[in-house]
Amino acid sequence: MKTILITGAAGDVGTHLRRELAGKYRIRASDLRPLKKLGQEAFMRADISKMTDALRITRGVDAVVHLGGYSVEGRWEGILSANIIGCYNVFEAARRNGVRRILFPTSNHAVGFYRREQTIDHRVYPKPDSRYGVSKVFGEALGSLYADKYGMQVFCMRLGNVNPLPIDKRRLSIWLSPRDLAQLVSIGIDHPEVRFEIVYGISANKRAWYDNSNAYRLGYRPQDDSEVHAADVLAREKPGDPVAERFQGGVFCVAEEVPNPAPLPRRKR
Ligand code: 15L
Repeated sequence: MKTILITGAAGDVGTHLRRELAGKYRIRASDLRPLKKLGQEAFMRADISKMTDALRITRGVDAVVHLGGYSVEGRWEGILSANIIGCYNVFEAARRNGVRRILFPTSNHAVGFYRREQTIDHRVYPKPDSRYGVSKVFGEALGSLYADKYGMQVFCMRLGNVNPLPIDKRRLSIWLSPRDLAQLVSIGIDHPEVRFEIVYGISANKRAWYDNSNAYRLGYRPQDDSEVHAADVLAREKPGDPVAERFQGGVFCVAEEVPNPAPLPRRKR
């Protein structure tokens, strides 16, 4: 069984992933915050903005799923330390420790300034919608460097919104159910031909803005589609900022700070 490190394991996405992947991999979970343990994971507290911590947590694992960092738009200082310095430290520490594979959950906000009527694939140039989006483009660029220069295997997932249910109209296009997330992450960990890949982390949403053929090429077969929840979601929808509504990144295109979307009750399977 492979041993994987999940950074940022105490967050929403990390918690879904630990639950979904339990028993499939030996999980080492790491975070700055204490962890609500779900099962057998080993926990290592770490501040990835410190290279010594990054070196300590990446030792002896087969793959890193680097979820750690700032996950929304916010002040530059926080993004710089967690998503630029911290991201560099994790890649560099993995390299020094001989870890060959890194999964980098980048974000739809790396390309958030594409308009909603456009369908984009993994080859478009980045159009970040926020300082946070810029930090995700930095992580993708770092992944490309570490793949080309050091032969590492880097799997970048431009995640939409991971949630048990889609929460609004924009998220109907970018929703990723926890079980589809787990399937995509497993491809990133196990597929023999990963070198440097960009894929979109979304379910099989009818309203998707992405041509996710690169993920499908690697075997991704998402099981969920937000469309079954569309009527409920649209009945609750209120008109928003016109600029935010024009672009894929939504409110990230206009706001200086964005709160984390509120977690929803239990998922339906
Ligand atoms: C992201 O990149 C964030 O990490 C997440 O919290 C959500 O805000 C998501 O994007 C989104 O666009 O809904």
